[in-house]
Amino acid sequence: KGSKPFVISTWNHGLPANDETWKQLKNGKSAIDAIEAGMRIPEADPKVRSVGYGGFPDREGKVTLDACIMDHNSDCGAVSFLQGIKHPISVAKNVMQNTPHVMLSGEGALQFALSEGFKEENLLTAEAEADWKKWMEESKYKPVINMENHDTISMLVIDKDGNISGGCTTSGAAWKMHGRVGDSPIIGAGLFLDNEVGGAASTGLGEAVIRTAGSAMVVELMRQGKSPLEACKEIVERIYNKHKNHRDMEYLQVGFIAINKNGEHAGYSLRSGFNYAITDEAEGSRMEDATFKMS
Ligand code: SD4
Repeated sequence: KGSKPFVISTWNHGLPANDETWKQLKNGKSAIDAIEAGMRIPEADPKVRSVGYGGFPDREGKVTLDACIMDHNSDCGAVSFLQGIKHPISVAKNVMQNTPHVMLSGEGALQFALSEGFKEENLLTAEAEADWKKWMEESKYKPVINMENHDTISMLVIDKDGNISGGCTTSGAAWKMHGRVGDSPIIGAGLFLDNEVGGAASTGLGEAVIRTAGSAMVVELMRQGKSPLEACKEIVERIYNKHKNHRDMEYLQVGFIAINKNGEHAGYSLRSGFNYAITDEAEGSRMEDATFKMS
């Protein structure tokens, strides 16, 4: 508790990301540069089927990416529905730093990335393409709960000065409609922070997190005095209550991570199976299992 710096990120793929972010923080890099460097690891890893290169495509076989980043001054940048660029987190950072805007989408985001020197490449691996062809035989849209234990990577950082920042990157829900954008690039849904209070970030079914402004609400509850765990829990309960009679309930999973200014952290999910990586000075990097509402 209270240890600085501190890094937390979602799922097993958070571990190598945390290690890289930690290394960069130790080398004196800014939290934003450290988050970017960490998130580029799962983005580039073809074995991670839910982020960046190697991610599952949409129903038309196109890999479309969402990402955002936010710093302690509440500056933020995001890209949505971006195709052909391996590192959406880096494009999101450039949107924040090099444009007057917060979000660029689709073709405009791609044009911006190319103008910033990013290279266009094919992100659909042979494995992901084969899975897509197999999916097409039935073509049923049914998000997988705890997809191979990785889903979106969301990360929150407290730097050595106690400032909070965060990021989020994903290839979104597998077999989504072409053009679908999830919670991950939306400030307030997939990620939110207020440096006076704390930060929160989500994973899971983006539609449910957008409907409830999930991450923003977790931060607001912490502002009112709730601990990170109490805040995550209350919002997961709210999401459950709003969805218990909803068509999405069958495959609904949502998970949140949160940190506050005292360095307390938590993870909480609707269903079991959500875990997250944490890194601090005392114990290095390790996984923790989130507590949850139901199996
Ligand atoms: C999204 N939260 O786009 C992300 C990840 C996901 O099923 O694929 N969820 O909704």
